[in-house]
Amino acid sequence: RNCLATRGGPPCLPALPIIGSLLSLRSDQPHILFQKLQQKYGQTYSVMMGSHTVILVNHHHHAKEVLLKKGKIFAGRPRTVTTDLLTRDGKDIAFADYSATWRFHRKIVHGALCMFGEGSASIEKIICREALSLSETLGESGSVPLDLSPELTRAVTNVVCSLCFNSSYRRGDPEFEAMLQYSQGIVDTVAKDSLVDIFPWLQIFPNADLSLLKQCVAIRDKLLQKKYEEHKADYSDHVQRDLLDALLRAKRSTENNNTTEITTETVGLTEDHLLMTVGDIFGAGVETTTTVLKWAVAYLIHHPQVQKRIQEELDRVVGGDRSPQLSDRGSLPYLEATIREVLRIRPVAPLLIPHVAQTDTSIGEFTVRKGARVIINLWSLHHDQKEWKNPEIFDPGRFLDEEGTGLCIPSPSYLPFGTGVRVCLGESLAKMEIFLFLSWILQRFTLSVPTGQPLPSLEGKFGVVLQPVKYKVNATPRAR
Ligand code: HEM
Ligand code: PLO
Repeated sequence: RNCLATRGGPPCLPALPIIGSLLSLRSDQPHILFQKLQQKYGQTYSVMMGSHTVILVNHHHHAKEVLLKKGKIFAGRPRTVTTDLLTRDGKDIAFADYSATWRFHRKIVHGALCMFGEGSASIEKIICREALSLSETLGESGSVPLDLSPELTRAVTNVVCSLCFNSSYRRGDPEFEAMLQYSQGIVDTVAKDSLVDIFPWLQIFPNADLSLLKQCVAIRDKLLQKKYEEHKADYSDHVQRDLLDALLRAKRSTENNNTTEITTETVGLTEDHLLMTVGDIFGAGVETTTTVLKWAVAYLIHHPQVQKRIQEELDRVVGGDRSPQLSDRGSLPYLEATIREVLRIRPVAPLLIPHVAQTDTSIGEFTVRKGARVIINLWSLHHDQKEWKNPEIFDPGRFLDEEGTGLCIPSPSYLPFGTGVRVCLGESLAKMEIFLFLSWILQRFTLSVPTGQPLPSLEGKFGVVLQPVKYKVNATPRAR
């Protein structure tokens, strides 16, 4: 075969100049193209990308071997120009290579997120405060068609802002508007370069995109720096207001060296590390959850009968005299099933974040060399015909048991948050938010397409997150 692949490695696409020009004729998005290439090369195959081998995994067996069974071996991350720019060479969590510092960061953030589960500043209270404000805004819209995106984003941003910085934004706040803009700029440009070498027609990338990314990162960094200085100014060892305080405390305690469990390896908790890690949580916290909510609303508009059934469930379980709360989650299986189906049919991160083999190893019967990059195509897992009946059809019912009253996960080919060592850190936070925001909205409003407008497109725009394109809705208050 005309290919530099590893002996014993997975089938390899032919050398790039040829395939490159062939592929460039197609307009498929990367996750869909990778899914289709299975027909020719099998479920696991590889592509040479400059000097790197990139292995594409399209089946849950191999996906779980990579993420779970050999999770630690495949826990590395590649370095790319754009993610290095975003994270000051991987000083964050998501794009950081496997290291003691990465492990330490994860532990602090995990602890800080757990801490918010209880107490007066509990996550539930924060989310409900924002859900109320969101409902009020929707109520004011009357019958004017509304782009929900800015309001959903503000609600979600305020939750994560409370967690990270103990602050929040009012409508029209210029700092919030600036954040909306730079964050979209980053989503549009970051992490695309890992695909550029595979898809030559993305070569237009470096010039325009790179300067946009630099600009956006500079604006973000100024904002993060400001929050950091404010926190440093009134920091106290006795109160921990938010994630930034938790990180500051960890930084100080490593400096004072009075913690036994921290080894010399972790000394690298610099100001950069701290800033990049809050930047990660802030960015992940905003872009992922907002995207899921936008997909959920788009699908509910396409499927009014699903929306109606959720509302009937809400009326029966919660009624109209109080608002939904987290403790209702177990009693609202159809809503929960709908959320699961949204996360299946439009996974937020259709290719996860690339993984890297830290040693020579294998996937199934294929040899894998140290340094090989592995892309898990979650899109293929979630749209596998053998695992899901009519995978392109939106059907929350697949996540309900035979009686239709209990929840289930009908296939092992379902990993919306990844799994294993690099599993998403925000899974439980995201689920709480999605549940509360959707239940509050649907208890109070019926969402529909404004007359004369087309139904929202369900195609999605590929990037570091798979976003729906803009659309407008009518939010009609329900009789109470
Ligand atoms: C990583 C999904 C929300 C923080 C990931 C990964 C996925 C994912 C697929 C990559 C796993 C891998 O590379 O193997 C989602 C989905 C969300 C969501 C579907 C919403 C429904 C959040 C939120 C936060 C967050 C709200 C922050 C609080 C992170 C972080 C990582 C990550 C820090 C990197 C973990 C690491 O590399 O060690 N997420 N996420 N995510 N997520 Fe989420
Ligand atoms: C979103 C834009 C922000 O301005 C910066 C940012 C930080 C962390 C990234 C996030 C972006 C996109 C979604 C990511 C998250 C880390 C984990 C999460 C990639 C780029 C997912 C879904 O894997």
